[in-house]
Amino acid sequence: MTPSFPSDFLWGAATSAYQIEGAWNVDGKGDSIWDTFSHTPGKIRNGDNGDTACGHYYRWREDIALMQSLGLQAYRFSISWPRILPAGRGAVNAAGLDFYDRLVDGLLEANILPFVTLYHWDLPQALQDEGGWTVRATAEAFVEYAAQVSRRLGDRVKHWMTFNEPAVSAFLGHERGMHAPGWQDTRAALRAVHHHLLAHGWSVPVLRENCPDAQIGLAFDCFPFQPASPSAADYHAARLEDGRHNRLFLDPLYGRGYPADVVEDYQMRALWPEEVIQPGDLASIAAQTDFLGINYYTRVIVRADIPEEENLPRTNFYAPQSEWMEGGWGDNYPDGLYQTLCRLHFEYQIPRLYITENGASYSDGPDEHGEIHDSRRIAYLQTHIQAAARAIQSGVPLAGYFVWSLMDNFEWALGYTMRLGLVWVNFDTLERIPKASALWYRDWIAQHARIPQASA
Ligand code: IFM
Repeated sequence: MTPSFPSDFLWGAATSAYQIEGAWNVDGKGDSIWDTFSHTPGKIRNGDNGDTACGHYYRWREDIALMQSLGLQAYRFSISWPRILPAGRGAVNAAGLDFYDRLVDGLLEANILPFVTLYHWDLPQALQDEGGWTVRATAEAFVEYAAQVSRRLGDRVKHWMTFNEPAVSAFLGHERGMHAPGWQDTRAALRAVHHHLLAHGWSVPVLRENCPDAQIGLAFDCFPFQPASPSAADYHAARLEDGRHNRLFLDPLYGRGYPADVVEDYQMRALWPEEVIQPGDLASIAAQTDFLGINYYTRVIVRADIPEEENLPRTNFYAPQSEWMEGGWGDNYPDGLYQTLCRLHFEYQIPRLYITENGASYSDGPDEHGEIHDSRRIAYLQTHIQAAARAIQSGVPLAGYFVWSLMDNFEWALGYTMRLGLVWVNFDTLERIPKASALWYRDWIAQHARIPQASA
């Protein structure tokens, strides 16, 4: 099949602030929870941290030139909240806003559309010290932050995402302790879920006011949860996992309230945080948005026979080992992207979707000629783009595709051990070398992009 895409379809790549910027303590930036977490011994593989990362704070011009050389039409990046509001609220750090102002201008001069994510997990530490996402005041502070950034950039940025992967931030950060702030408390995680959603809903009208012609949404990591066998037990376990991860967010975002089966399951274990849900909250959360961004990597296969306390969440990757991506992240399963896109559009009637992240970790490095032949990444991207094209044929209003990531970067708790970039980064010298996948993507874009400069 020759894939076909709408004429205004955008091809891009994505990054996030903490993963690439470095410059963690310069120009008035405040500390984030990731600064604290990564400086805590034992939290990050090899003791890595994002202090320097890819040095993008200083090399952003070079990085824009790199994007331009690949023909990217759009670039998704996040803003560091503590660069803008070092204490989380109140005094604004002008140097922080100036940095993103220059970045946006540079992108637009290079004919690359900026897609901005406001929260990609780097909460100001000052807010964490007051309870972080477990308290409502953090959602209020987020609205102040969204207002400051959109007031400054809203004349030029027309695509906004409030949050990146709120489920990861809430559960890996507060239930499993693998991400900042490193808590292991399910009730705190559920309180965080509610406050992330509330912050999203409250900030949508603020973003609209500051940029009336913008498209507003959020980026959500959505995977199919599949039963390992046709047994009723596996089916019910998969349904509950889907509820805890996908429906717990999607249902309230699209006006259905929290899913009854998931609430009941948490209530039975006295974990549901009824105390933080106030009248009117669900209406705020269901604020009308323009698009949903999907971050898709793999599927999750669920077995009921694994005791939950031994394996949380109750999942097991089941596919043949040979098809797994590096790092045990599951199998290369493009059909899951097709299923996810169709499900979201047909079940929730979402008017516009972007694939805001898709990619794979393969650690191929330079050969003796300095070339990086990451053929497994090319195969992964190719098959997922084909799955996206099938979804479009089935009627899904998909408007763009972003590879995760533009360049190798700090992969959270896994430090620099996982490489997902189109561009290889030498983390000692910060040299960048486009991999074969970057050149493949450049050629793909040249063949398939219908508009020289996106104005969508
Ligand atoms: O690197 C992350 C990113 O920050 C969020 N989505 C998944 C990526 C790969 O793990």
